[in-house]
Amino acid sequence: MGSVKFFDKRQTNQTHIFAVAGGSDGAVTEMVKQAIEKKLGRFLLFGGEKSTNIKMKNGQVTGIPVATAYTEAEQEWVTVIPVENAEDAAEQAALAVKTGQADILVKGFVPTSSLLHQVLKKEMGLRDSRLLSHLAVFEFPAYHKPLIVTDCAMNIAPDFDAKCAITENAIEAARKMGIEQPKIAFLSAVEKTSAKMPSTIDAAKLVEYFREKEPTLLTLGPVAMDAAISKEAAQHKGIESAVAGDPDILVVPNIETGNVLYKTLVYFAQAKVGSMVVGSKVPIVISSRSDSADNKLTSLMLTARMVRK
Ligand code: COD
Ligand code: COD
Repeated sequence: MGSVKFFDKRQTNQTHIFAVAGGSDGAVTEMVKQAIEKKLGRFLLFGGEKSTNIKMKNGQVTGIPVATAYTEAEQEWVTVIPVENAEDAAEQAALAVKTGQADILVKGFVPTSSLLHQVLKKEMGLRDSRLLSHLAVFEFPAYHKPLIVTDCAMNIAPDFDAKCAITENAIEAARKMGIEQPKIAFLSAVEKTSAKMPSTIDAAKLVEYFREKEPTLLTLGPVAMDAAISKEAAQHKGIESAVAGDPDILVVPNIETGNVLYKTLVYFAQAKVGSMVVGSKVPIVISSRSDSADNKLTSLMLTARMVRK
């Protein structure tokens, strides 16, 4: 079956400065240590248990880096900035990116919504008119290539227009990953459109929209999960499509579907996952608080790779 290679293979040669909102967590510390070992770059940790009196002054980080969780060699790459609480951590980390002191924003041990609120603040300048969306890339033995699933964690109940934007963000991300013509499946629970299941109507409209917009893109929808990911299941259902059994992107109808699929792949399929928010001016690494250090690191590496300096 498939190979769990995509995440391991393509390392970036560039180094970055990561602003981490919420640094005082074991898995975050482990992620940072591994990232330093992989020479991904420098880390500004907003909130860390063993922080000293380091402050943001006039938008600049001042003070000396210190954190007993890190070895002396690691401390060269880490600066800990004390914060009041999770909101403060999120705001200061976003400010560090806004002022150019860091080039990638990372959710550490703070609630996703705290960080997203900061990113969405107009005055933070991290977004333009585009819709921001969450994107997760999975790799697991039962599937033969990386699988992008969106939106698992940001847009709660996207309407048709939002789903268009979410799909466009995913296509752009897929291309940055080297997938020029991603095959896209718009998920629902059935293949027939029905007014009783509004996601089927949206999916059919999305197929139509992208067929007109980019005729070379291969799309399928509405489609249930089985026919989307298994050619045999699709054939049983009488569906002939080059997307069936081979999608690069799954667009889910709502956050509940996406969240359940995300957690199911991680817990039942032992998937490696990297996730981020796209559509913003700088990429934002968003992993679930319960993600392992390994998957947090995967998210960092994936995002770093998609940033062309
Ligand atoms: N992209 C761009 N702008 C947006 C987006 C978006 N996805 N969402 C909202 N905005 C803009 C609005 O246009 C408005 O200008 C401003 O941001 C505030 O909009 P609200 O009031 O609708 O947004 P919030 O702050 O109430 O909610 C935005 C969140 C992203 C925080 C919210 O959608 C949310 O909580 N999503 C789920 C996050 C979550 O809990 N994930 C973890 C579990 S999966
Ligand atoms: N339990 C008891 N009575 C019910 C139920 C129920 N779950 N659903 C409908 N009824 C009764 C109503 O009270 C009414 O008397 C009669 O049945 C018809 O009601 P409608 O018109 O609302 O029901 P239908 O026939 O239009 O729809 C019922 C379905 C179960 C067919 C409908 O809900 C549906 O299509 N569900 C999705 C099924 C599906 O596609 N599954 C496969 C993919 S997962």
